[in-house]
Amino acid sequence: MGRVPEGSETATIAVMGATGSGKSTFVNLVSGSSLRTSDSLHSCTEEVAVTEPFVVDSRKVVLVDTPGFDDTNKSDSDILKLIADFLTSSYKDGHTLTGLIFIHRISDHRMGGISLKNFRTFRKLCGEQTLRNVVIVTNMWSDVEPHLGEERERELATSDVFFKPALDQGTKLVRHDSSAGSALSIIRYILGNRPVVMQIQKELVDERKDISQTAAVGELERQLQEAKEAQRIEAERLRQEMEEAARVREEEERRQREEQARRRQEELARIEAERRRAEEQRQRERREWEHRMWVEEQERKAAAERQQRELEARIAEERRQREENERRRREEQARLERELAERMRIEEEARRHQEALEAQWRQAAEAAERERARQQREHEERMAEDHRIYQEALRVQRENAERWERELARRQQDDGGGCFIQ
Ligand SMILES: Nc1nc2c(ncn2[C@@H]2O[C@H](COP(=O)(O)OP(=O)(O)O)[C@@H](O)[C@H]2O)c(=O)[nH]1
Ligand SMILES: [Mg+2]
Repeated sequence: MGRVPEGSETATIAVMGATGSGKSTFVNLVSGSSLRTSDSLHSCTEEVAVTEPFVVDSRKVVLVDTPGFDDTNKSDSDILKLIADFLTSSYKDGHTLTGLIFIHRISDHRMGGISLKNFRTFRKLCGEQTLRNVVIVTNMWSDVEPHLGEERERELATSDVFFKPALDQGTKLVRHDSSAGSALSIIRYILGNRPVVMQIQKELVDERKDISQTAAVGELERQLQEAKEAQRIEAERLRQEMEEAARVREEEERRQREEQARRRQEELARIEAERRRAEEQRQRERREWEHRMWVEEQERKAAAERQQRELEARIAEERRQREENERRRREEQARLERELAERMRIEEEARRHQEALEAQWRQAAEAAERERARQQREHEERMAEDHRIYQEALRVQRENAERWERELARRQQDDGGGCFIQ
């Protein structure tokens, strides 16, 4: 590398490959640029990036960093359009590519889908005529056992599926050991080529095709179909797997159902045996109970009969007593009736006697009344007589008293006042 010479033709080299294969790192390493690189498989180069021109062996060189056809943010057709737009406009500006670098990680376990897809699209972009200007660069050798790397490299170079067809047509397969020296030697090798027109440039500019008619788009569509087919096959495989799994599951469920049915059957048999035992026990208890009931019934009957007999005896006794009482009562009644008749007779007699007595008494009373009235009269007459006599006596007495008083007074007069008692 060195100072950019005036007027010399610039060699443009495009770097392509899968995302994370190390394109930007390679470009930076050779050109001294500082394009963003990624630490993961998430892509950083989402646009086509062109380095500042730099000099290798007195040649002006620019490297074109491109996004891979597996960008996490852009579809494959968008990526293709980006690259095609760049190539078309630079071709129209009179620039052709001196070389194309396809980077492949030797550390990949095998050339899987993504790397292969990128390479196939890359090939359709380039066309058969430019394969002499193509260099396939294997990197990341430090990440793999040397013998394993060599084995993979051999497989890549000899398999028709991978790089062999391209190598057969002049493409070069080189190792890159991550050093600036190895990167530079790759650039130097490419600078020995004559610039070529890529197939897509011919198609789009010379043949004025629409991008949809280009071989690269055809390749992408084919890949899409392949992916769809693979997806369909995968879906079919999954469906078959699921069917198989469902069949196995059904078989397992059927087996489990049968097992459950068998267990249920056993359980039912056990329950039935249990039920039969319980039934026998119940029958036994029932017979015992019935026997007990029969014995109790017999005892109850005997007791009832005994009570009945006692009751009948008591009733007979009571009837006898009642009859005896009745007889006595009738006798008593007869006696009372006789007594009553006697008493009535006596009372009648007494009444008659009473009446007679009363009549006698009335007569006597009347007689007594008459007597009393007579005696009253006599008494009154006697009283009147007595009164008269009394009055007479009183009068006599009074006259006597008056006479005595007069006598006394006379005597006193006669005696000169001395006391005289008669
Ligand atoms: N070991 C090793 N790692 C590398 C090499 N080149 C790039 N890388 C790493 O690979 C990762 C992807 O690199 P990058 O240049 O961004 O890949 P791009 O997507 O192709 O541009 C980054 O972590 C780099 O540090 C290499 O030659 N050897
Ligand atoms: Mg990049």
